[in-house]
Amino acid sequence: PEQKTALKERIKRLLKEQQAVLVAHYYVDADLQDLAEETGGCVSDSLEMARFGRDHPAQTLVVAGVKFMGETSKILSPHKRVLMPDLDATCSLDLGCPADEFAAFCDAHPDRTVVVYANTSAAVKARADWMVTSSIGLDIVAHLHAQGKKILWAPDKHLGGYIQKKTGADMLLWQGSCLVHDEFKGIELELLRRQHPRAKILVHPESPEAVVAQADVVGSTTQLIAAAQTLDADEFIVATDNGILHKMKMAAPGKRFIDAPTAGNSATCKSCAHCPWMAMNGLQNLADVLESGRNQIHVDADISRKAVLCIDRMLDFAA
Ligand code: CIZ
Ligand code: SF4
Repeated sequence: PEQKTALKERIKRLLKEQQAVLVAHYYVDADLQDLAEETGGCVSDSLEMARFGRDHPAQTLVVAGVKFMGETSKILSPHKRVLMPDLDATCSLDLGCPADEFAAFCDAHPDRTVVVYANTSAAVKARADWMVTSSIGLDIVAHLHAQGKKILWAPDKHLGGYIQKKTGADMLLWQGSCLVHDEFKGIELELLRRQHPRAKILVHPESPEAVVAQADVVGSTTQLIAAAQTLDADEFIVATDNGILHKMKMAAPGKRFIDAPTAGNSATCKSCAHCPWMAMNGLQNLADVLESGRNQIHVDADISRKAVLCIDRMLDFAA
């Protein structure tokens, strides 16, 4: 703990010296989330992180999250320096959707409007007509469906399937998944609900259909935190990365939060309810990148110019 306090002080000093701001995702370690808040940065979902970074006067953004979040921040702030604690922190959705294979998929279906989830590389976004996040994906697909458009969706099959079911849109789905959410199991959740009959069930739509079907609220990270705060219940079962519980407990003090069950347990399942790539962000590597200036995110200028179009389209739709 002594060492932890010293590291935190060092990070605070470095943030000031470097005129940098810390932007953290809800899924990273609670220490990093607290530091971001204490130092005037932000803790949020991937979209809000990028928007906050863009609108903040600091010329250096330190992004505690995974690679696609660093890239989106860089695309929205091309003239700022964007650093990340560990450049190997990635995402199974991003990894499972390589840009060349995705381009071939799009080429094979030229009649479809290409909609991609935020959890993709800059190169994949450069090929898309729209980027969406889990908070607005449903509205955007419903809007495109109303215009008679057919959709090519990538990469998350569970989120895509959920949106397809809700909107009735014609969607061709890439078959990717999040290794964390994919582990939540419908049968285990049914058993756990019997033990906690009054608990409300909060589910992120990257989860399998059998889990989503049992939800009281299906939504993005920000929407689930709001639900924890506003729903009239004192117990919740939460199907998303358990890094979010830190924020939920602060937003709704006195309420009880339980991880949704997975088939494995923490001894057998390395990604159960917590993303191994989010976990690569720590106090030590955060301090180190601030000190050294290493781990800068670069996005090819041509890719960035194309990718920003699908992001701006979503931001304009949301406005
Ligand atoms: O699962 C993720 O990585 C999420 C929810 C990202 C985001 O958009 O904040
Ligand atoms: Fe990707 Fe899943 Fe990790 Fe989010 S939790 S970064 S979707 S692997």
